[in-house]
Amino acid sequence: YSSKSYEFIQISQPKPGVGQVTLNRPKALNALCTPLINELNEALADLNASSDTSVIILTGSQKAFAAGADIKEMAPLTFAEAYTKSFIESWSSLTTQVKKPIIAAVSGHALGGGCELAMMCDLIYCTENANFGQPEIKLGTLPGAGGSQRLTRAIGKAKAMELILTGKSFSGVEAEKWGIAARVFPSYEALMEETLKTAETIAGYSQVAVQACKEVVNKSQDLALRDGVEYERRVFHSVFGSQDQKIGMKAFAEKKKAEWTHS
Ligand code: CO8
Repeated sequence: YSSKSYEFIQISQPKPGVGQVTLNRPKALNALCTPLINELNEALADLNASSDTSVIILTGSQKAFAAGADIKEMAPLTFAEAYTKSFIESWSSLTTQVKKPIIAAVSGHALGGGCELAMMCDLIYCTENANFGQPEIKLGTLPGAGGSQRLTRAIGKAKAMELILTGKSFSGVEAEKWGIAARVFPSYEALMEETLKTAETIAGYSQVAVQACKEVVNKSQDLALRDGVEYERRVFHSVFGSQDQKIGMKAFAEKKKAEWTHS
């Protein structure tokens, strides 16, 4: 996958087991034009299929994670075109069809579709001065890639309603305080370093267990509590069918390091 060349993204492998996708459209602050989204979908599908990758980091530049959907591309779109061509529907395949955990490392602007893209990931790390927001109201429109739903689930109706109706942005410090971001860092360098460390930690576990953890936590966003707990139990039971569960528990009892087979 790494030999493919893309126009708007870059693929790298900063550590064994860790695949990184870097949004790279600096002239437009990584605005998410359709060709960029298509490249991102393709790259994520490849990384998902690659046995060299256990965990994916999605990042932008120090200045911008992504400044939103491409406003210039959207401006002339008609209802009929958007509706019949299912505009932005392919966005939802971005992260929902990837079984491997995706960590968003956010520095600078994460606005509109950029904020939504970060929230589609499994985990957000950011810098203190990251600039999150759903400013669509200022353009005469509304969040269209899950922002009104994911932001509201993440921080509650009161704050989400205020942010979406005013279009005001919020900082990385606030994102962490409100629970959108798991951790916040004082500098871009610290962000990238700690994101990589977390990715390596996750890549060091049984990938069967890692993917099961991702699946059940994400289910909590869709299911009622009783259904979610039942779903979790089913997946928990099924993992007794993996070799790695036997390996992990035997290694504990023998006070040894587990050598995972990922099967
Ligand atoms: N789309 C297209 N071009 C953009 C975008 C964007 N979202 N954001 C920035 N750019 C371009 C600018 O037009 C400019 O280009 P040029 O040099 O040719 O004039 C270049 O990037 C640099 O931008 P600025 O000069 O504006 O840089 P500043 O540092 O002065 O400002 C800001 C940075 C504050 C981020 C500013 O660029 C801005 O406000 N950008 C727009 C942010 C925004 O409103 N985002 C929401 C877009 S709407 C959306 O995402 C709807 C989501 C719906 C679902 C997804 C559908 C695909």
